[in-house]
Amino acid sequence: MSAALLEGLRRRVDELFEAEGARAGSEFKQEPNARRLANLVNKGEIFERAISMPEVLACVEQVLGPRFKLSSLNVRAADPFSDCSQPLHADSGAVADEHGYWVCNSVWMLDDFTRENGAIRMVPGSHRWRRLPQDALADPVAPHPGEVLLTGKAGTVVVMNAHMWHGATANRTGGQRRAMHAFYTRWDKPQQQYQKKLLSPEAQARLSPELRKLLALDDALNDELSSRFSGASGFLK
Ligand SMILES: O=C(O)CCC(=O)C(=O)O
Repeated sequence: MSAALLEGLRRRVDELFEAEGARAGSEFKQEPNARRLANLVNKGEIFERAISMPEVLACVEQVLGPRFKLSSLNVRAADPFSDCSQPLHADSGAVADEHGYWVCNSVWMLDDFTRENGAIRMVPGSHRWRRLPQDALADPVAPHPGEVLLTGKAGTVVVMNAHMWHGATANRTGGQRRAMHAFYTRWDKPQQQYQKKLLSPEAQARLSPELRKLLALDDALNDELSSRFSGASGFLK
């Protein structure tokens, strides 16, 4: 992302953490040892720009095919000096089906991801196994022989097939580690966070036709699916 976008996202994210305090993330789920923000499309135009960035959408299309929608837009900040490690999981507990892959996430590094500060571990190739770590492994929290750590500089955006087993690691530094997750799903699956229900009338009124499409705001199938089945996390209760 550009330096200006990185700066703008950091500023807005910090403002929101400050404003929301203990409520932060409660539209979706809260997590021990990590602060979260949810429903971000509702919370500033800068987020509308981020979810519709053509370079990122082109990568998402490689995973999901041409018809997909935003599933959720969240931030996760790993607390300093905390064991905020997560079990290996696939996002939304998703297993590829007969039509192929249906979840794709993008990780927007708002701080450097280092070996010490809670970078995400990933098991390359595991998106092809069509099994969930909680079913396949005796202990999904334990290190996996195939895992690699995703490190990178602040400003990096990584697009990942979110069926791939992955999870955050502990933050052993005194600084927070912030990341934004723009999560997409195939057209025929529910959104993790039902955007039409969560976005305020004011936010919905200012959206362009392209953004309305990306958010599935005028999509009867999405209404049917997301009003009944939204809310799935890979591991958070
Ligand atoms: O560390 C992160 O920001 C991502 C962790 C993750 O995989 C998740 O919250 O589902």
